[in-house]
Amino acid sequence: MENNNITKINWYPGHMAKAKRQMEEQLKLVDIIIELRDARIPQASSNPELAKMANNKPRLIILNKADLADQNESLLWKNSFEHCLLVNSIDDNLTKIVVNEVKLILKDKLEKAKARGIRKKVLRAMIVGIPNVGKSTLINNIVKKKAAKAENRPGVTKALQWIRINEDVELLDTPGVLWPRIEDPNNGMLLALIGSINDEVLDTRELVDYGLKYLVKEYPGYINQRYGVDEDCDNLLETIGKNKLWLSSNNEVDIAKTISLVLKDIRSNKIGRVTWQKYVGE
Ligand SMILES: Nc1nc2c(ncn2[C@@H]2O[C@H](COP(=O)(O)OP(=O)(O)O)[C@@H](O)[C@H]2O)c(=O)[nH]1
Ligand SMILES: [Mg+2]
Repeated sequence: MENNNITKINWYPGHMAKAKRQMEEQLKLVDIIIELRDARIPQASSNPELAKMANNKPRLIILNKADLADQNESLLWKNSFEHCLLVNSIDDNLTKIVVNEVKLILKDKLEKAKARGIRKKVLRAMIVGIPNVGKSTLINNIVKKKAAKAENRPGVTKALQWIRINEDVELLDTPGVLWPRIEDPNNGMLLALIGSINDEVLDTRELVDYGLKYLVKEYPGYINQRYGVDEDCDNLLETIGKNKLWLSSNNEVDIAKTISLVLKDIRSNKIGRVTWQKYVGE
């Protein structure tokens, strides 16, 4: 894989280190971390550094964009995590669902506070995740218009804005951005397939071949249904281009166009609901 461009990106420049330190400071202030991941790649859309930064804080994993993923796989993944919700941040109504889950996870903490005479403990949460998993969409969904901004907290270098979701829970108004894990070429490939990494930085032919091979193996019939081709043929990509008449002026298959249109179909789920990283058990 030495020629794989994905591995050449330096994802850890100085400003990342600074952002990481800042996030660590913010994480200290919360009772629970809401980690957003993409349901189509539940592991590759996480960053293992978070577990270290989280320092044993309770963590709710939200598998977002569940509307785009394979439902059976999503359930397997969901059940593999201690605390997990499967959501569509665009269409679901998530305020109550998330608040209730947070309260359930922090039930002991709430009871202890009550026993110590604190009548109304407000739970603080922060959303974190790699770019494009839907952090802003989820915050807007949870917060909606009725939410009022809570006061700034003293003692924090940069005043943080907490948004009161309801009487029990408040949320940091800006999410923590984790860097994607693309040093591992396979993760890079998966992130690129769902459109989290820009096309310019990778070999799109390699990417589309990977995607097609996976679909033929794991979702037989999808490619045939979309493009009307025999999935077992040699040169699947060329056959798709030929069948769809994606040709260049000399009447040969326009490979660049075919790559780009198939990738577009994959990313916009025209091919179907797909989980690109299957759950393989313990
Ligand atoms: N299909 C689908 N798209 C989503 C969902 N949540 C977010 N998106 C889309 O994903 C893209 C990235 O979302 P955004 O909230 O900006 O991600 P952020 O970078 O993590 O803040 C946007 O185009 C959203 O509309 C979801 O649950 N389902
Ligand atoms: Mg955002």
